[in-house]
Amino acid sequence: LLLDEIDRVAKIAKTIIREKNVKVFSQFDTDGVSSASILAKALAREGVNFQLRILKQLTTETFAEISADENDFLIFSDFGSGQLNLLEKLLDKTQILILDHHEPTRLQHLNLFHINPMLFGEEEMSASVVCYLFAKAMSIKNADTVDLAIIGAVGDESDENWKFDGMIKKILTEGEMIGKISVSQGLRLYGRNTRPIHKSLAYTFDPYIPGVSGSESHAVQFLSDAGIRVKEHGSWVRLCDLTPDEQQKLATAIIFSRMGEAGSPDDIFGDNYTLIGRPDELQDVRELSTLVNSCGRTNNATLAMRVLLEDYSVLSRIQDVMDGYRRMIGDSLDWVRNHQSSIVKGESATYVFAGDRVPESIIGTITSIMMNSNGVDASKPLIGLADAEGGFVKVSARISKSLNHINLKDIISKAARACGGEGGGHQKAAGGLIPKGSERRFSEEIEKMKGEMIGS
Ligand SMILES: [Mn+2]
Repeated sequence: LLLDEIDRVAKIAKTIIREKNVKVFSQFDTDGVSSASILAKALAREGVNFQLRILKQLTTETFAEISADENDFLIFSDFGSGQLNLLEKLLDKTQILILDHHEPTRLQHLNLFHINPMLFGEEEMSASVVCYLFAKAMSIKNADTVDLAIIGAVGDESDENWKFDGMIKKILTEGEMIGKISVSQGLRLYGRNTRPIHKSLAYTFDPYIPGVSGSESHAVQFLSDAGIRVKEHGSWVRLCDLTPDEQQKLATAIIFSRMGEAGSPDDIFGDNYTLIGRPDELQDVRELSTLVNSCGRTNNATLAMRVLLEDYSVLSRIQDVMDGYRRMIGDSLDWVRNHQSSIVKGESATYVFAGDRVPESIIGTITSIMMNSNGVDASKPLIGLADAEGGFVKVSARISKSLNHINLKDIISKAARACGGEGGGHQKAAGGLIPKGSERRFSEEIEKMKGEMIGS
C-alpha cells in the first residue's frame, strides 16, 4: 500500500516539478540531510531547477519565513507530518509533498501529498528510506541513491544494535547487488577505519565499556592489558588494522569487562556497512553519518551534501567542522559532569537543566551519550533541557533500549502542550520546545505521569 501510494504520487510529482517552482525543505540531522541529498539528485536528474533549505525544525517561527503561492511546489522531508497545522494555510494555493516518518497528523486536502509509513501501518523507517523509495519510483536511475538512504537510516539509529531488518534490510541487499555497499560483521566500535583504536574505544558509549568509554588513557591501558599493540612503525593502529587474532583478544577483553553491566555482555558485535567507491575515510557508513550530523547541526549542511553527492573538494573544511563539533560535545559533557546540581532525579524521570551551557542543537546528543553511560538510572527517561532561540527551551528525551512499555513521544508531547509548547518524535527518542521559564512546570507535568504513562 505504501509502495502503491509512492508510485502514484511519484508519477504526479514528475509532472508538477516541470510546471512549478520547486522548493525543498529538510531537517538538519543526518537523516534530513541525506533525504535532501536524495531529492537533490533526483530533481537534478529530471532537469528541473529547485531551491533547497535545511532547517533546524519546522516551527511557527521558521515557517513564517516560508512564502509560497500557486506557482510553487513545496517538498518537506524528515518533518512536515507533525506540522500540518502550520502547512494547512498554504494548501489552498500551493501543492505540498511531505516525505516523513514522524508521528503524522491526519489531514485530507486535494493539494496535499502525504507519504509517511505510519499512515499505512508500516514498520518504522527513516525519512531517507522514504525519499529513496520515492526517488526510485520517479526513475529507476535513482536506485543509486541507496547509499544515502542507508546513511540516513543509520543516523536515525534505525539499526538498533547495528542490525537492520524488514524493509531496510531489503534495501541494503539492493545496495549490495548494485555494488554500492558491502556488509560485514564486526565489533561495534566507532571509527574503525579512521581512528586510532584507543580513540575508538574511548568514543564508544554503546556498548558501554566500564572505565574505558570516555577515557583515552584508560583505553590505552585496557589495550595493553589485553596484549594489543597500540602503535606500529610509529603510527597509531586502527581497528581495521588488527589481525583476526587480535580482534578476538579485544572482543574477549570487552566481554569480560562488561560482565555485570546492563544488557548482554556479548552484545558487542554488529553489522558494518562499507560504501564502495568512496575515499577510504568516508567508506564507513557510521563515520560518514557522524560527519553529516556534525555539519548539519553546525549550519554546514551544504558541505555535508556536497560530500554525500561525491564532491570531495570540501573535505579539509569538514575536518575543521568536525573538530569543532567534537570539542562542543566534550565541553558540554564536562560541564554537566562538573555541575551535578544541574541533574535532578525525579520519581518519573531524570532531568538535566542545562540552561545556556549546552547548545540546543546538541542537547539530544548529550542526552543520548548520558543515557548510554552507566551513571544514569536506566529504568527512567532522561530529559535534557537547554535554552533555545526566541524565548524557548529545547527539550530532548531518551529512554534505554530495553524500556518498551514507555512511549516518550506521548509523554513529551503531553507535558509540552501543558506548558504551551510543542513536542513529538518517536517512542525511544522525543523532543520539543517549551516557553522559557516553564522548565519546572514541565518537569512537574512529567512527574504527574508516574503510574499513568510512566510505569510504576
Ligand atoms: Mn528522521
